[in-house]
Amino acid sequence: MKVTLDSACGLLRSNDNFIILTHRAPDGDTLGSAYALMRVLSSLGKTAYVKNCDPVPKKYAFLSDGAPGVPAGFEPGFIIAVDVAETTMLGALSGEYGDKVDLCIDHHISNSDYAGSTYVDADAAAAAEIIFEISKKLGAALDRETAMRIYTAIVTDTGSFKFSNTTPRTLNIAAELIAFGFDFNAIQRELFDMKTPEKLCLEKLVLETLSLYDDGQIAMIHVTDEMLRRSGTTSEDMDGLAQIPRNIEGVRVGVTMNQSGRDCWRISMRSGDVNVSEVCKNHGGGGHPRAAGCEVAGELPAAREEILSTLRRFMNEKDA
Ligand SMILES: [Mn+2]
Repeated sequence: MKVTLDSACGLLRSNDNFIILTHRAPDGDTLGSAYALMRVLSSLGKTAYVKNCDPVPKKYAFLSDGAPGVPAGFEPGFIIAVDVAETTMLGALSGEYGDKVDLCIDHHISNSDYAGSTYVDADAAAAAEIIFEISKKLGAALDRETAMRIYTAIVTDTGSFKFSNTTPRTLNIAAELIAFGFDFNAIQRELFDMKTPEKLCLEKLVLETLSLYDDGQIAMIHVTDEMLRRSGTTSEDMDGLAQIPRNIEGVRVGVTMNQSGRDCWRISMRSGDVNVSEVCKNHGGGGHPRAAGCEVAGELPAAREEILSTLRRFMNEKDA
C-alpha cells in the first residue's frame, strides 16, 4: 500500500529492532541510504542493522565501515527495504524477505508496491534524498558520518549531479550535507575519477575494437574474455564501458558487445534518439528507451551483423 512520508515516519517512530535491506548488485544509493538510515534510527535510541543480499563492492566499503553485522539470533521487529523497486531485486534474500517487508522507501516510479507500506518519491534523484527528509521529520541530528553516506548516495545516482534527475532540491540537500565537512573531493575521486591500471589497460584494448558504421551514426565496441584476462580485470571492471561508443560526437547509438561464454554476446545499447528498448526486444531483451540490452548467440562477426541489421531497420523506419 502506498503511504505518505508522514505515515512512513510514524512507522519508523513507533517500531524498533529494524533490519534494512538493500538491492542486489548494490550501488552507492542503496548502500548509502541503508547505512545512513541505520545511523539515523540508532541516534534515536533504536536498534537497526543493515542486511545485504550481495557483498558490498570494494569501492563502497567505506559506507559499511564500522557498522556491525546482524547478530545471530536477532529477531527483527520491522523490516525496511531502501531503493528496492521489486522483490526480485532482493536477490538471494527475496525468498526469505520478499513478502515480509514492512516498509519500502524508494524513488523508482516502477515500484511494484510489494511491501506492507510503500513510500515512493519519483522526483527524488536518489533514495537518499528521502532518507534526508526522514531524518529531518524524525528530528534526528545528522552527524558528519551520516551526512557523508547520504551525500555519496546522491552523488552516485546523479552521476555527480550531471544526470537530468538532479533538481534544485538535490543541490540544496547536497549543500546542507557538505557543510558537515567530510572530504567530498575524495569521494568524487574514488567513485568516479580513479581507475586501476588494469581497468585503463582494458579500456585501451577495448578502444582498439571501435568501429563506426553508417556515417558514424552507429559505434560498436566489444569486450572478450581474452581482453579481461590480458588486462587482469573481471566483469566488475566493465562498468562504464558502454558509455564510450555513445559519447562519440555524431553517434546516435552506441553498442557494446560483451562476451558471455564461447559464442554468446551480451549487448548493451545506449542512444540519444533511437528507442533501443524496442531494438533489444527484437532479440529477447529490453530496458529503457535510451539504455537497453539483449543477448545474441553466434561468432562475433555474425552476431555483430545481426545487431547491425536490426538497428538499421529501426533507424530507417524512424527516419522514414
Ligand atoms: Mn537509487
